[in-house]
Amino acid sequence: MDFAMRMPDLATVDATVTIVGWLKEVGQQVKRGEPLLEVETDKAILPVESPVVGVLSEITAGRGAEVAMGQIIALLSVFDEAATAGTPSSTERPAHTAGTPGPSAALSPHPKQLAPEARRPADGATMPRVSMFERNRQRRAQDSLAPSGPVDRESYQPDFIKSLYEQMVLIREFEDGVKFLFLEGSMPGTIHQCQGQEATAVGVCAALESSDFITSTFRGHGHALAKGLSPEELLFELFGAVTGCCRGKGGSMHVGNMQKGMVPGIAIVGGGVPLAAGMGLALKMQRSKSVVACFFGDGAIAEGAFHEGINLAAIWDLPVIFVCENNLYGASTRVDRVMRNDRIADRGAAYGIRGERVDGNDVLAVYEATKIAAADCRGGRGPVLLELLTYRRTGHSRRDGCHYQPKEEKDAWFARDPIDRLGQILIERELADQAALEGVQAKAQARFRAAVEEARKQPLPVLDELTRDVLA
Ligand SMILES: Cc1ncc(C[n+]2csc(CCOP(=O)(O)OP(=O)(O)O)c2C)c(N)n1
Ligand SMILES: [Mg+2]
Repeated sequence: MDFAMRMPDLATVDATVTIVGWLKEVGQQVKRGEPLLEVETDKAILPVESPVVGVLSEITAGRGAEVAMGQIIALLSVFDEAATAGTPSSTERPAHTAGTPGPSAALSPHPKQLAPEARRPADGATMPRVSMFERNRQRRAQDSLAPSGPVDRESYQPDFIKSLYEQMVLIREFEDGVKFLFLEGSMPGTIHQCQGQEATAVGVCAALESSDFITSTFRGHGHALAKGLSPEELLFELFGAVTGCCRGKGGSMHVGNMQKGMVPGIAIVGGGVPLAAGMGLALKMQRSKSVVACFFGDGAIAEGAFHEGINLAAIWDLPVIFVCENNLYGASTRVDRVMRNDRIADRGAAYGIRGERVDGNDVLAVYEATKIAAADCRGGRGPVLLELLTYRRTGHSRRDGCHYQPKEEKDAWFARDPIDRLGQILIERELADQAALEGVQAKAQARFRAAVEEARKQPLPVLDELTRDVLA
């Protein structure tokens, strides 16, 4: 009987392994549990034992071949059919593993027990060392010959540009309205607002699919609206209502909705970076095509968590777009006081990944850069670091008077406001006139007012809610 031997599922992260060499030649007998070949996985070099007693009749994947789990790698003529009972599929792990030699090990020692010169595979003179990292490097080198290419701005549909404008205006009106709700005492705790940074949230999220994920920070209202949370579920959360997106337990700093692909905001500076790497690893292991966009501020760059998370994502080629919203300040401290090289995109090179600095107040530029980064991640060429240069028009939190932003700097950035700039494009292309733009603003204000009316009627959590959804 012929037995088709398949590659067992030995890798941790990668979908494939590389055959280092065969330890038996075609025509040789093999025992059940005897090492037949060696493979290099994303973690280690492992022996693969024969699941049957028989003769190796054909090798279908030779030394150096990259094979997928479940792929047929050899044919064996089985001697003792009874010995194959219980091994109908080669994906089943044999009883004996390296370190616990089975009965056959005495007859045929594992190569690692031999002197180095004797560790020679049966199918060649030397063992090629094509590691996962080398394989990934080679693939990236080939990919760089065929970059994803820029997005053609002229090809945008007018409705698409208008929808970006509407989303940015909704965020601005939401934030301006929330500011007054805070002043009147309706919001428990403080709030961190994103007026001026609407293009980063909207440009990134517009380039993602609804099945993609984002992680956010304490400054997450704009990210939430851009990722498709409704103004109501967001505002109810800010009011601490049980009908809010986190049942009133998150508040302003922790808004999110997993069904809509937004992990509730992480207020620890840099805390989202390793979390996004972990999510990227899970997506890669699930063979998913989804990506994670991880938002963080310039203040996160010098955190240990940033290095740990981005480095892990880089060595494992994880599908994560690291999105740094560089608004020039971490709280009241200007970036150039805390880093000698304040071109954050340059840090990509230190991790061997692509880093790109983008005008973060140009929503179309942000959209384009993210679209390309997402395509890279989906194609296994991630992660990517995007530095989006932007500016906040307000204090760090409502407790910050924002006196540290010099007037000239502020004036220059206010003149590059992302909403005004896209409005200008709409007018220049005759897709809207001034009255239409004002109409967009009026509509957003009406939506916000209606949400506030509803928010005032929402129930607060009852005591029984205290331990619900608390996992640790
Ligand atoms: C690990 C950690 N250190 C300090 C803080 C306090 N803190 C909150 S926000 C912030 C500044 C963050 O600046 P940046 O990352 O640039 O984000 P931005 O506020 O500009 O959006 C600091 C220091 C924190 N939340 N977490
Ligand atoms: Mg900042």
